[in-house]
Amino acid sequence: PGTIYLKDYSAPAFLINRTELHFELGEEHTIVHSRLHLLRSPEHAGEPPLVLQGQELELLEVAIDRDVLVEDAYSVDEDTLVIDKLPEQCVLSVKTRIRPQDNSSLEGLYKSHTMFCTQCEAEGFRKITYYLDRPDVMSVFTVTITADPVRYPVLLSNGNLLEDRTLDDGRRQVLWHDPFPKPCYLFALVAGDLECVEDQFTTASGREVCLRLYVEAKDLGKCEHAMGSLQRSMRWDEEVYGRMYDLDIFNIVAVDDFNMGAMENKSLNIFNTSCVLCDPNITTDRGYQRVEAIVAHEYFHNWSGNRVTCRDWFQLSLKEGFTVFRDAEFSADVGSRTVKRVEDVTLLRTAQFAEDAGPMAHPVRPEAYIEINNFYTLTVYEKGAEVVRMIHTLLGAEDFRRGSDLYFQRHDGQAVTCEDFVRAMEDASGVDLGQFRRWYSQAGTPLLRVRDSYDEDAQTYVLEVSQSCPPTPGQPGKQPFVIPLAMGLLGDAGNLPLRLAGEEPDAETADNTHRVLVVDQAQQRFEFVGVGERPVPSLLRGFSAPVRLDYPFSRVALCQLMSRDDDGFVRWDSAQALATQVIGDVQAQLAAGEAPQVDALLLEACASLLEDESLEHAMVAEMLTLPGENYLAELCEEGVADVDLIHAARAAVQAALGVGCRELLLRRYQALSSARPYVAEGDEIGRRALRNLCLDYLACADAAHLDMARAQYQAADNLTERLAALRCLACYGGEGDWAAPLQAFYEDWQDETLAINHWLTLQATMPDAGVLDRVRTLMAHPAFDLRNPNKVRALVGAFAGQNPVHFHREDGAGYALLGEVVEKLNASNPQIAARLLTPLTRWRRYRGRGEAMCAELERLAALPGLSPDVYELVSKSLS
Ligand code: HT7
Ligand code: ZN
Repeated sequence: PGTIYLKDYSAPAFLINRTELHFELGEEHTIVHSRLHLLRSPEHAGEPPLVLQGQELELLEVAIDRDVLVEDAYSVDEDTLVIDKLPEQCVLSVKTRIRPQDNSSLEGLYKSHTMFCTQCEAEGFRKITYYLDRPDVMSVFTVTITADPVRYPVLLSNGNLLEDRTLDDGRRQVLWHDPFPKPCYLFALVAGDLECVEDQFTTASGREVCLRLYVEAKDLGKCEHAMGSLQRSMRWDEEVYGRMYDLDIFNIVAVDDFNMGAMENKSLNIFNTSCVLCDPNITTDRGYQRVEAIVAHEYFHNWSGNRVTCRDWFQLSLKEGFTVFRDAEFSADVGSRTVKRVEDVTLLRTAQFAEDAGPMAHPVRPEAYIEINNFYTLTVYEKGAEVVRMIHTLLGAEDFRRGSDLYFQRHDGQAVTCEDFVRAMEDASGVDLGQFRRWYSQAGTPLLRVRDSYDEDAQTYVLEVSQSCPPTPGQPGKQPFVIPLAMGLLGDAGNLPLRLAGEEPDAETADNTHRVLVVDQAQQRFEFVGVGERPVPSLLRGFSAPVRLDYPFSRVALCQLMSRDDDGFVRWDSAQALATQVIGDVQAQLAAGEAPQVDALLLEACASLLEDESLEHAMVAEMLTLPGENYLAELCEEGVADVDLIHAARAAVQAALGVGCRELLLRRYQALSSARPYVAEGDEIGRRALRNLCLDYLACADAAHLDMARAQYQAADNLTERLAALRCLACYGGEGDWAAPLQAFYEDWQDETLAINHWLTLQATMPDAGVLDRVRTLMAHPAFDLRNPNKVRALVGAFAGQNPVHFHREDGAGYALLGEVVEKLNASNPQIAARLLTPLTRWRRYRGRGEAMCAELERLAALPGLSPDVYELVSKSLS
């Protein structure tokens, strides 16, 4: 497979002003008639041929302005239809046959159970008909669908329904028209036997929008949360960004078989059922929050993605980074800002930093790819959102809003670039983002090294800051980034006023204890004056930049920040840093064959957190959660991470805290019990999180507490408490403790696929030695289906990604299992195959495992018929 380069971008030779599509949906096959109103682009001199993309299509007929073409007037191969000598303007009609029933890739038009649905981003439209399948070709779509009215009573596409009639042969025909020009990746079609929940939203301008959520009849009771989330996001986008909805209909359809979370097709969002349906018995508290965030994310795309779209797929972060930033701010506004930030930073530091340090590292705006599906990454999404957040920090909220207004107004209806976004921000604010642009072009996670000194006589405090960034594939050296370093200084009695040398004292404002230093050189010095005592620096507040911070915090300083800093993120981060240091001690002790000794400072810090009733429950739970095994591995140098040692040390620290804080944990657990029926709202979510955490510590410390887990399981009226109890039994008990409850859970919830997926994940992430065999057995269980990405992720993805000790078994059996599944999926669903493979690409990180991991990669590399998706990951990992 070939590589596509950003530097080779050229504007399309043809425009498609209008696209008329007609679908005849059938049980054996579907016929697609397209009529493309083509216009040669004025920028293209000469008479370039028209090259349309198409894959897995059976071409039946081609006509220009109603003249059917003879076969030698065009050429077709596996990927294209090429037509020479087209007039400057014409209507090209193409008739193709496709087989959605056999389409297991879940791209293009496919069947999920009995329902037809589409997924066109990034390049799925070419599996529907021949087209200029690129985001900078924007067209007005008119779609007719004919289908059996009994099997498919619901027939949907983008925009407005203009006609609905019964044909002479009894089939039903509908006509949809979307007035907004759009690239084909935003096209959608759904046909099925679905029911809907309906509500409405009145925009600030008075437009009455009909909101419909289509699901299978059995799921009608699971739509309320998503509908509420949609209404909240619509209001939020009006209030915070001044963005209004622009059509009279907004539809969401829930689909079981779906490669990712959801898709923002214009006015017809399609959602993975796992990202839209909610019920206390099938959805965890986290799940409720995730649904709200994803509904918001897809809705926000209506402006950041649809009205203003991407010129080419290298610009993907233009819509994804910006929209993730928008959804994160929405979640922060409707929930707890600090907790949301902590969750996002945990993901970024665990998984995105790993991506940045691995063989697939790429800039937020990549410069080359083999398969674009491999670039829907944490770097493009999460780091991309951090880049937008830094612009927000540098400009301030008001100028950022001016910038976004200018961006939407300037580029409405266009397909643009990351550069256009940055320029709008600059033009609206007057801030020069010249050097800042390096965040878009340079890959890798910068390291920010901070050292300090205090001069008591001069009352000055100096921060010496230096930055560097490790080499990444194709980028051996890096130029300095612009790093906003939000900070404060903690003194004995609280935050100290901040004044840099050279600043007038009267420049101080009432809120002068927090500021953002702009670090834009390899080395920089910041001297604060009038500092009356040696402070503890509070650095990278709110995680103001996606960097690794290196400052030699003492444990006492970490405890001070943890308990007293103004910034919630820094308090949490200090708790993490302290726990990381203590787990590091225990690793060293275990490696030396010594008994683990857990630093009393950590015990005291945890005890005070448990005693502090003034803190938000969710925040206490986050602060008491020890850093995860994958994060701890990520902190190690290449070739050093020892999964067994990390696991043992973390478990020993957790057990010691459970023993040391036993009374407090028991007291808090009891106090947090509630007789109220389940509600998935902020305080209650926090209460359950903290209560479950207490149970986990107690059960880890002493199996006698498993009785509490059993009692919680019996009493629970929701999945969150049930799963937490089951997890304790599964992790800290023996087979006698978990076998029967796991079986009982299956029997109770076997008809609820989404609940059963949690059951699969739990069993794939257990610590017992039998887990790999269990995963194999479960792959043959009726609850598993290799064609369903949710199930693959829940079982095999969870095993490889969340069970490091057993995935990295010394005998290589974990790698072999993953390799087998990847091999099977390579043929049926390459997109999922490549995603699943990711843990193997990290082979350089692990001590003593690199060879076996590479051997599995090499076995895959040698397979005949490797998809571009898997080929790209395997070949880049091995090079
Ligand atoms: N824009 C979408 C990205 C996407 C996708 C979604 C579902 C299935 C396959 C997909 N390929 C790409 C989702 C989003 O970021 O909103
Ligand atoms: Zn998105």
